[in-house]
Amino acid sequence: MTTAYIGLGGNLGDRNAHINSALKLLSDNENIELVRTSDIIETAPLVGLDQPKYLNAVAEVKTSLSPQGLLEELVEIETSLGRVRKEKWSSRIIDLDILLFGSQVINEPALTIPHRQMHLRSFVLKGLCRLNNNLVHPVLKETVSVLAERLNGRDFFLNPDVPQLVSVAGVIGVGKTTLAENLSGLFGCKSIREAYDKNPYLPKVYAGEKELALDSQVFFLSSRVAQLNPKNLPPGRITISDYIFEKELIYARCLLSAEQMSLYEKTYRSVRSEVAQPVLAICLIDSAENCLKRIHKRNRPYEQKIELGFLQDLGGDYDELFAHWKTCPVIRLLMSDFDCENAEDLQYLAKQITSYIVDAAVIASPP
Ligand code: A4P
Ligand code: MG
Repeated sequence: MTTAYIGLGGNLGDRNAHINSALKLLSDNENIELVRTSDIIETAPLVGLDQPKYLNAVAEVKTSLSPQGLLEELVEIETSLGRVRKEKWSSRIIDLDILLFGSQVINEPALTIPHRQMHLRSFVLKGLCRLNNNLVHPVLKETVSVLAERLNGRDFFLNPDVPQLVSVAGVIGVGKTTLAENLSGLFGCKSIREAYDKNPYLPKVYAGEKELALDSQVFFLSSRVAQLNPKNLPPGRITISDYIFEKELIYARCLLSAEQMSLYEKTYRSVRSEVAQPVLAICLIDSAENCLKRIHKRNRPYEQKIELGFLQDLGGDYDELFAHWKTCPVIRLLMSDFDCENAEDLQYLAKQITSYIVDAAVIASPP
């Protein structure tokens, strides 16, 4: 007997009755034992916001069937409840997906296990967490509770029509550029680097010329708007940036006077919608002390006056930003466990990334 997890969903007709009928038919099947089910929750459609809302649930079953055999039974239950298959992701009476089947990994044309997008859906992960918090995703090798935390309560989907921008975030000296460069080497993809060395105002601001802080921030803002212009980023292809656009507000709040800030914020808000949004953020976390050590080691002259307190404040601001982050999933990496230069650590991260993006070239030949 194998333990498997089934996602149930539907957004047409008596949604509750359909889910309960499907559960009944599962438990009536002589080769399937229904062990337990999560709550049934109402969720917004992932795409096509004009669709009715869904009800979703997750069930734990034990089965003597093969994964293909279980899929056949699920299709039969869907059909018996009146599901008519239309185009992909259209509204439906009932949908039954195999989320996990033991720890098996299957990549066949008619069957992908784990379900290709389960780690992007809070409504699936929360249900799984309620059934078994310690369940491990056999490809990502993370527990469902860690995967749920990455989504911060949101649901996402793989969208090949947008640039597959992966943005690395974290305080100065944490290792963003090293990681972004090493990842782009591994993926053979474009990388975007912050133009700090081209910003003529930056050394002066760090040297204490506060009146130039606004010039410096506006320089960064216009550079980032140009770098992250969606016209320059191919849809469905991975690009890695060594910053997230929203860091601009963090730095502006630290460096600008109230008067400068109000002018800056207006400009920021007016250009914000022009930049590509990341489909995945990677947040690097380390102590301010360790970041300061790296800053001293790399020895950019103008950075040498940076103080511990400034880095601590920045760390707090990043924590705050990601506590409310709704744009995309976030992978948090503690630098005590992760080395940006280590081949094995990079391979681990590359594998995680490929699950959160859709890039035909990468999926066909993963790094
Ligand atoms: N297939 C491959 N892997 C699996 C699997 N692990 N389990 C194949 C089940 N089927 C799998 O599925 C298309 C084909 O996928 C099947 O023939 C099977 O061989 P389908 O059920 O006919 O079509 P679908 O449901 O439109 O596509 P898919 O890929 O199953 O999409 P999902 O993941 O079911 O997403 N919004 C909310 N709020 N709640 C939802 O439940 N669901 C979807 C559909 C979209 N938006 C939603 C929800
Ligand atoms: Mg389905």
